[in-house]
Amino acid sequence: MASRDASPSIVNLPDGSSYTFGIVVAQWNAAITNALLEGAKQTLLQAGVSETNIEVLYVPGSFELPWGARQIMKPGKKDAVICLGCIIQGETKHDDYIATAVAAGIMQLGLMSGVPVIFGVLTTNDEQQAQERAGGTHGNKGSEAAATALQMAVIRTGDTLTKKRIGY
Ligand code: RBF
Repeated sequence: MASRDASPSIVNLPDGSSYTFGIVVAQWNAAITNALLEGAKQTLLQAGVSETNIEVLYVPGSFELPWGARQIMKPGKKDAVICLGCIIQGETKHDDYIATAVAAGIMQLGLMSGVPVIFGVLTTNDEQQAQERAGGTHGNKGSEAAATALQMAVIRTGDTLTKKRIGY
């Protein structure tokens, strides 16, 4: 399949030097989630985010991501929280239950807290599809999640990107 560019630009990143981010990483399928984490960190650093303004919290599995996100946004201020996980389809329907719960939990937390919570969770049919999206032929979805977090941090604090888009 031809490659698509449906995700936010990771070329024109906003200046991230004034922002603080939390990254919550599920340890199930750790080789994949660690690759997502590397992609996310690299993109934040590339945007000028200081290493000391990136806090990382590991949780056991994707199901625990919303709880971890709530925990990491408590102390101090976070401009956005990125959730990274990898849910691979098995013989039973566990993947559906977990993915649905995580997506809903992440959305709910973002709306309730006012802090953008970014869904960087792969939901794939097999490990190969996951590898392709964690630094393979389909890019790195951790990097894309970080680009989204940067955009949301800018939008939330009310400034240039939004104003530019509406023509100020
Ligand atoms: N967590 C993931 O992040 N990815 C998975 O693919 C995954 N598969 C699971 C399969 C089963 C049958 C179970 C019971 C759990 C799985 N989990 C997975 C872990 C889940 O997110 C959570 O950590 C545990 O259910 C404990 O709440």
